[in-house]
Amino acid sequence: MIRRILVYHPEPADTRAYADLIRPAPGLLVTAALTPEQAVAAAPDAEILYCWRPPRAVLATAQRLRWIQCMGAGIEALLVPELSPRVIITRVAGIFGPWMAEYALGWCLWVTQRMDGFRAAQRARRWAPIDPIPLRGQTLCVVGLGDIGAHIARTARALGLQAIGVSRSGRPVSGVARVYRTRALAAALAVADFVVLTVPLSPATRGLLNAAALAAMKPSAWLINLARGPIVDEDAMIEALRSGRIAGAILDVFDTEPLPPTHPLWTMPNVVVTPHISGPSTPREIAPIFADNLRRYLAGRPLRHVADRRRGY
Ligand code: OXD
Repeated sequence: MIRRILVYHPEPADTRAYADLIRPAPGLLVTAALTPEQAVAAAPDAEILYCWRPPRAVLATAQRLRWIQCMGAGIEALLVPELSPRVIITRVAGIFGPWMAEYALGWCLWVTQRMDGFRAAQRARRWAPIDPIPLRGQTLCVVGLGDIGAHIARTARALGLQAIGVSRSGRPVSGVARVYRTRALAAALAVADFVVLTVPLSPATRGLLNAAALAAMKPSAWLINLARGPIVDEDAMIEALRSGRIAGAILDVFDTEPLPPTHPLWTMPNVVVTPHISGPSTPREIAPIFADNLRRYLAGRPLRHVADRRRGY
């Protein structure tokens, strides 16, 4: 029996790279869909979908689909009515923590080392000595203590910050000085100098950082969102940034991606916009995860990193 794997990534070069890294095996047929149309055409025969953000029409027409290996950590794009609940979804875990820790702490240092100001002064040939602010001793609050959040907290601690966190259970996490339950979010936000969002998007987390939560933050605090845009109430955040209710935001994710050219966030002086790159999925890092799960799948063994649809990860 031929078993068909459909590979799809919105970037055709990535689709090729992911497909080329699949080890050929007897009875396995790999189709690399380089356009959404090719993906839709190949979907009805696919048993396995190895993908990032596939068109919904692929999910609607993939009647033989048994397993989706998502190329990233967030699976919310797959949680649509078109996808049968019988299809197993697995996600990527265990590789994004180091990337995202570098991103989060790098931007914390950008704030405290006043990097923007010194580069601007250099461009103006202006000698402008202003002391940096020490990062050590500041409090960083990670909202979402999964493997990415815990990694960020431990890296923060290694730099001398006090790492605290927020999780549903409030269970202690190694390297995190204090873990608050989600219902005590405001208390955690109130003591943080940097707030880093790493929760998955789910009905429970949509709008978690609303106007009231933003109002609980220190006026000197920075928000770093590397989870999903809709976790923050965007209008309330823009208002908090404009009014100086919070000091600034480092944003890697947005309600609409790509961020439209006319969007106000592009030009706000206390906002950094990056194009969803804080935890890059690279074919070489993801290929061994897929290969391991494929071996398990073909042997009828349980897959690793099976997503919990209700929780969104
Ligand atoms: C992911 C992402 O979910 O890149 O992996 O955002």
